Amino acid sequence: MLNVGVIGCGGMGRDHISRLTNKIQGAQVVAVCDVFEESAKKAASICNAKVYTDEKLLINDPDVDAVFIVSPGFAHVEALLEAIQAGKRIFCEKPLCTTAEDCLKVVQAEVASGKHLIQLGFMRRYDVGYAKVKEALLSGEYGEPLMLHCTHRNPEVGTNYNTPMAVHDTAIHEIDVLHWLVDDEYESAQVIMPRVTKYSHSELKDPQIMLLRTKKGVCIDVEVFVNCKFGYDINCEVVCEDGAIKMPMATVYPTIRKNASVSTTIDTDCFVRFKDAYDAEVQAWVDDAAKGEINGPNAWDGYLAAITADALVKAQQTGAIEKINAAVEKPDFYNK
Ligand code: ISE
Repeated sequence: MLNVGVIGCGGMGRDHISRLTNKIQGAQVVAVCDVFEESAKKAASICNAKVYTDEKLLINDPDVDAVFIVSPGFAHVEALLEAIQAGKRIFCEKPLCTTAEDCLKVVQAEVASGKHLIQLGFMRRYDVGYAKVKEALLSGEYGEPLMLHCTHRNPEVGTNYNTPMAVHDTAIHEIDVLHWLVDDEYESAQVIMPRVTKYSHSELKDPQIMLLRTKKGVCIDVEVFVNCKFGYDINCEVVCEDGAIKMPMATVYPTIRKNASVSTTIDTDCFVRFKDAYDAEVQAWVDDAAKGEINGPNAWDGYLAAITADALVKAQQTGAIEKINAAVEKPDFYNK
């Protein structure tokens, strides 16, 4: 049984605590931590765990085998560095850290520790739809990927959601899953701003078309439209030399004919659309612990996501093609 300590007891934290307690096999939550004691106590009642308000005490608690970080992104770096120092296995919700500089510190600390400790919470890699596309690409039957056409649409967002968040909160998922899908790294980024929807406001350019080019020359377009009104609509098509592969939906809804029209269902949020992917990523982390392994998105993927996001945010402002350059070579450690 893997004894897990969870840091961060907000909505997402409680969701992961319920998942670890009620769905995941082979793990239990033994400690929870939040700077707000009331939040920690509320979360502890789900799993009957010890309550901490200081994450360092949770991380160094000998009863805690593995640390699950779900605190706000800006707080990840300190928890990650402390957990690496303690030699604990880590699951960290995305983003790894909010700046590329901090991501690099974490990468360097993990490399120095000599052990793979971190799995990053980019859950789309565990979605059945993306997995089917990956499988088709790996079969070699369709040749090399050349272009990807993707949409990331939300029905609506809160009024505090602004232009850079279209990258940091939303396109960040494509940034990770698409380079994994085509097994490549990004070279440059550009953002095209179409006419703004009447449902937006002065701080948010919506929709946006984000363009990414990989080192092998694959061109990717992602329509990010967060006030599309009609649903949570995620699509991905990979055009290859010998065929085009469209991602299937994880849940298939019936097509209904009524009153001289045909209709089907579109999900309305990510927790429904990617519900199985969230469960699968955490179950994989727990199963891998039993085998002494860590797989899935790693700290280097977190660093790549951060530098790509920085280039896209810059491109939102300049309208130019922005280069994406890692400050260091990929450590060999992450090729293993
Ligand atoms: C949210 O944080 C997510 O992770 C969703 O997948 C994304 O669609 C949404 O735009 C984000 O705000």
